[in-house]
Amino acid sequence: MSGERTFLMLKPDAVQRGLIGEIIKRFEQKGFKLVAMKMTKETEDHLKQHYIDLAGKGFYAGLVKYMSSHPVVAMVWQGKGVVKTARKMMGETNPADSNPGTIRGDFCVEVGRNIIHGSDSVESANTEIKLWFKESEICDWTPSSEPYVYE
Ligand code: DAT
Ligand code: MG
Repeated sequence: MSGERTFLMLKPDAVQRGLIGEIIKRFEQKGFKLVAMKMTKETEDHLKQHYIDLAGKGFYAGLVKYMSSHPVVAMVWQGKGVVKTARKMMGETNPADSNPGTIRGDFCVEVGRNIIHGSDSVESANTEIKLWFKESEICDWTPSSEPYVYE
């Protein structure tokens, strides 16, 4: 069992469109372990920090405003290779480039409404998990299915 963790967030568009369960289902079915989850509406400052690497982009202000104006579902998922695999399951940043079968490929059309965020490296995952969750909000548990997912 791997201790690798990633930060996934269901964006306002996923929440408003009633896709929370559909998206979470995919990560559960894959065999990854949910270790933290909350619905939350964060401040502009919090979202500015979350997207700090994009601060020079023209869409930054609009992105921060949009993401801080509605509730999102923030989660931490754990498992072997979860950072890279979750990105594959999400598809490309632009849904138009995302293959069918991926979350963005199946459920969205435009880059500004691509319904899910996922950390792009183990390093950024650790930074993002710290930004969104207190240590006490993360639940260390062992699913009874673990020996049937990992040999
Ligand atoms: P990703 O979410 O795939 O990691 P990113 O980190 O480059 O992509 O960008 C973060 C979010 O910013 C992305 O999910 C949607 C928005 N975004 C990215 N490029 C954009 C663009 N050209 N126009 C509008 N929004 C964009
Ligand atoms: Mg990114």
